[in-house]
Amino acid sequence: MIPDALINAVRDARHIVIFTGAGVSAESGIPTFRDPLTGLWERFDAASLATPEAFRADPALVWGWYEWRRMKVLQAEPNPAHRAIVELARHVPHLTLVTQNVDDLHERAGSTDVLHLHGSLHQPRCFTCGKPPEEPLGTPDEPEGGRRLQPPQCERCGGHLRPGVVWFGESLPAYQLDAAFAAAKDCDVLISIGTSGFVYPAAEVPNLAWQAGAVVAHVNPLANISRGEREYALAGAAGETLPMLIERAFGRTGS
Ligand code: BJW
Ligand code: ZN
Repeated sequence: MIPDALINAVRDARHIVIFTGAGVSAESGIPTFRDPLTGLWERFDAASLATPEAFRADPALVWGWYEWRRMKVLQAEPNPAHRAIVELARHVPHLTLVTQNVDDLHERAGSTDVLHLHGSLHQPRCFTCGKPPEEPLGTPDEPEGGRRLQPPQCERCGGHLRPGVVWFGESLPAYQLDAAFAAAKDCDVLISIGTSGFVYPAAEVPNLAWQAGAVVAHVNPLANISRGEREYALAGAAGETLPMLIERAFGRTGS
């Protein structure tokens, strides 16, 4: 059930911000960040692997985990939620897509100019000197994953390559964060999709939009929060709810 007031706000919007988290990729088979780890990784906790301290203590453990995740993403395909966002951008004068995700499924669905607040699995750099490798990473050659893997060495300084993601305690990329905050303050509608909203400063993005007067909707099977005025909880899977929202706002589009 999507409220008419939200449908009308989407239809009339000048600028929509889409803010995504791991849940938008769940229907592509990518585990969310706070799903319990499975298989060979079940002894570990994602939040304690996603830190510079964990990498310093055991680079092969952390690199192996990220290579396993990169492999899962390379094997995955964008789902109807990623495609619905591309479709929505065709209907509104201005759409800004802000993601916390480190996969590239938005881009592979056809979204452009995506603001990645937490970096990318696909852009490693040296842990010591920060330089990216001369050759892109190949396809991970560990089909089962779940294993320790020694990170490649930097050609410049011999340090370890690290994944190009933002770990706890690290700064977010300034350009992306500034652009996301500016878009949030400027938009008429913000749709937050598949995020637990636990991690700051990214979690400020929907708050800023709401404080600036935008309509805010949360798409999440667990959605229940709502400040009442101008805020909606759409409890459902993104791949079902977003195409429905677009159809209600703009009619059947054939995507
Ligand atoms: C579906 C679905 C379907 C399922 N459809 N939905 C202020 C207060 C308190 C703490 C801090 C603060 N400011 C900074 C901090 C510290 C820290 C922080 O926020 N900690 C919190 C845990 C409290 N932040 C930082 O350290 C940040 N840096 C920083 O602020 O620097 C300055 C500073 C440092 C230290 C102190 C103070 C200032 C950096 C944060 C970097 C986060 N990086 C990660 C890892 C990236 C690499 C990787 O992937 O391994 O980013 S953490 C992880 O969480 C990842 C995600 O992008 C992020 C958000 O997770 P997300 O996307 O919400 O996923 P889930 O799994 O939590 O939720 C999925 C949701 O989907 C669920 O709700 C499901 O229900 C739903 N779902 N299926 C729709 N089909
Ligand atoms: Zn280096």
